[in-house]
Amino acid sequence: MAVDYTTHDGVAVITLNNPPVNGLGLSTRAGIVEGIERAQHDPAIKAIVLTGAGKAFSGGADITEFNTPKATQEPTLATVIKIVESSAKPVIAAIHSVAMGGGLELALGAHYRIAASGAQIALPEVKLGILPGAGGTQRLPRAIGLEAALNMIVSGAPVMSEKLAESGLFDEVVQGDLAEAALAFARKVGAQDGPHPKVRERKIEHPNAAGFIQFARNSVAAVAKNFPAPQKCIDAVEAGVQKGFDKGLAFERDCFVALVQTPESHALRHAFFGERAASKIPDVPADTPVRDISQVGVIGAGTMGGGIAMNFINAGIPVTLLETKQDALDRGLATIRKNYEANVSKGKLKPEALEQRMALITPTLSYDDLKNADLIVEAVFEELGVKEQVFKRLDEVAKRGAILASNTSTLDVDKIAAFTKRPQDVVGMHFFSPANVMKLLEVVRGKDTAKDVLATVMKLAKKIRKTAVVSGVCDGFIGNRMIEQYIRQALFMLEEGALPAQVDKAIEKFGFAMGPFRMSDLAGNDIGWAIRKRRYQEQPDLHYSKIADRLCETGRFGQKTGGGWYDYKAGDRTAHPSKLVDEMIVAFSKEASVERRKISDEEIVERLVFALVNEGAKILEEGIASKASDIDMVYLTGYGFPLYRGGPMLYADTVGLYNVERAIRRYASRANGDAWQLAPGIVELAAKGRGFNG
Ligand code: T1G
Repeated sequence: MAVDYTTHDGVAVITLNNPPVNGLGLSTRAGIVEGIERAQHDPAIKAIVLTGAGKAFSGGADITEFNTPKATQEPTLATVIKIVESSAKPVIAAIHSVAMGGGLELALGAHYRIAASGAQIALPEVKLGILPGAGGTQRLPRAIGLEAALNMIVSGAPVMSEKLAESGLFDEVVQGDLAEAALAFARKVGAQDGPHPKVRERKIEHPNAAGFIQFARNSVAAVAKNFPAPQKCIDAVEAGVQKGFDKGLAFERDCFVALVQTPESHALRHAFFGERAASKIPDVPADTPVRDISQVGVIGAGTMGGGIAMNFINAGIPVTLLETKQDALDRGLATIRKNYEANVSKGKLKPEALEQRMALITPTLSYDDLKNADLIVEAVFEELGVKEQVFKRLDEVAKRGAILASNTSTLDVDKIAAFTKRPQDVVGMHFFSPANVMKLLEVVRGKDTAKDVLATVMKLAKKIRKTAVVSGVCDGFIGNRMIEQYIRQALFMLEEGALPAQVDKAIEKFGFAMGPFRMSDLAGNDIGWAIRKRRYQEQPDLHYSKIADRLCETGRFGQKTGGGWYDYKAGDRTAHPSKLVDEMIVAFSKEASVERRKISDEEIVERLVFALVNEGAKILEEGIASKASDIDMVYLTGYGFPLYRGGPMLYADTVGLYNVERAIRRYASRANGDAWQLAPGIVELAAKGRGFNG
């Protein structure tokens, strides 16, 4: 049973014991009820303490049970809370470290609550696309007031227990031994006559509840454009204010049942587990010993190198920053300082922290200063010859066991590893620009990369707050390999009849942060041009529309040259459709004897997104990515794919692979159809009626 029952001089202690976070799955719920019943029938027991073993009081309902029969099998959490609340003997919730979601709702059903300071208190359901479904929208406003409760419920953000000490939520917040304090409190109230206080009987006091609720609605509207849950949170709290506890509870239940079925909630839960699953590498045991990383070397103080260095400094890890020339080193340091100054001015960083962080950087022009580094990341010019020089030099100076990482975004990590006598210590760490901001880190596993190197880098990624996804070695790894097919389709559609603004608008309406042409103008059209030139050499049979080359030949590289696919006004990043470029595109089609046609937004979205899905399926088949959710995490954290759709592979599952396959076959039979080599994995899964994610 996932619950222990012990007695201590007249106090029953019910301990949730369901690692890792005391999720309130069916067996835990049944165990709590059994403990409460047992205590009712034991005359020696005067009071009951409810507490959690391990790392949490409770992290809430067991999300893995959602949309399965167990989730609604009695005793449901609502039933458990009702039983706790109607116990004749006082129930004291003793909270340490985490009380979230259903865990907090359970504690709200108790008569008293004692928390250790430093505990994270939250109703984070909204972050999973749902709302507190076991009375949280009704009890929390009664416990801490309408405004504080609405803020916690709609944001889902955790609040430290000591900040809630005066809120009415806790009877005590203790610094010392929680168990002792809880037992003492239990004995005290156990000696008192009932009835004991119930949160549900408190009133929600507010001078202008309707006004505040309207204010909450207005503030949420902007951030929750594509997510239904935040407004539903407000609806449920409002129902309790207007119609009383029981009607509010019933309304909350209806909202929960509706939200838990939505694609948005499915996507958010997929991302929650996908983020955690990404750090699990199938053939690298979870208990693989990791190397200690207490000093890092970064080679290259340019945009990438500087940003990479900041990640480690932000985590308190000292960095030796190496450049070849003093002025480049000075420029790099100045940029890092400017970035921190910007954070200080935005209130994101305390002024004194700026100097502390800058002090963690040791600038140098000498490789010898890297000799004590535990990890060295190079972010030098993207050319194999340059990488060869760097890694041969590193092989000479780096200490035994140092991890040698390349930030390459396109080159072969195995070839780079072969420049050293220690290929087992070489790995790719592909940061995304701006490296100090973007969450995604592609960890590229070479054929010789040691398992403990991978385990070390995955653990370090968590410490520097990155979402790390392991990729095998191939051109473009996961993200860029897929985005190449997406861009190919975008270019073909220009040739066939679309214009940049139409393509961007269509995919941005689908939910992408930025369409392919605005993105290319931002990153620099010359980057894609260089990749295509290399591609024409390496794979001459790969059919590309030459329309982008035509643009680049005119020097229109995007924002950095004042014009690309769009026109830009000086100092303004707003993309203005360019009459000149649109005319060039029309002329190009004519030259290519292509009769332009109207392309629907639906076709634009299908061809762009299914191009990602099709390449993603091949990446899975080749084992470059080990699971579909890894590919989704790459696109959610690195490429602006809309979170409420869960990533390209989950989106394909939502559409149905049967429909994806039919659409791809349709495009393969039309102009530029040779670009569509349908992935066998899609056909196989579609035939079985399955999806990528099970
Ligand atoms: N259900 C199932 N598994 C969970 C879980 C949960 N609620 N929370 C965490 N896990 C797993 C997680 O997948 C990972 O698994 C392991 O526990 C450690 O998690 C009715 C319906 C609690 C702050 O949204 O925020 O209650 O990878 O790596 O960094 O109204 O987990 O080891 O196999 O994150 O120490 C609401 C979600 C649920 C809280 C701990 N609760 N969890 O952080 O560990 S809905 C939440 C967290 C609900 C009620 C509704 C964090 C944490 P694995 P971890 P951590």
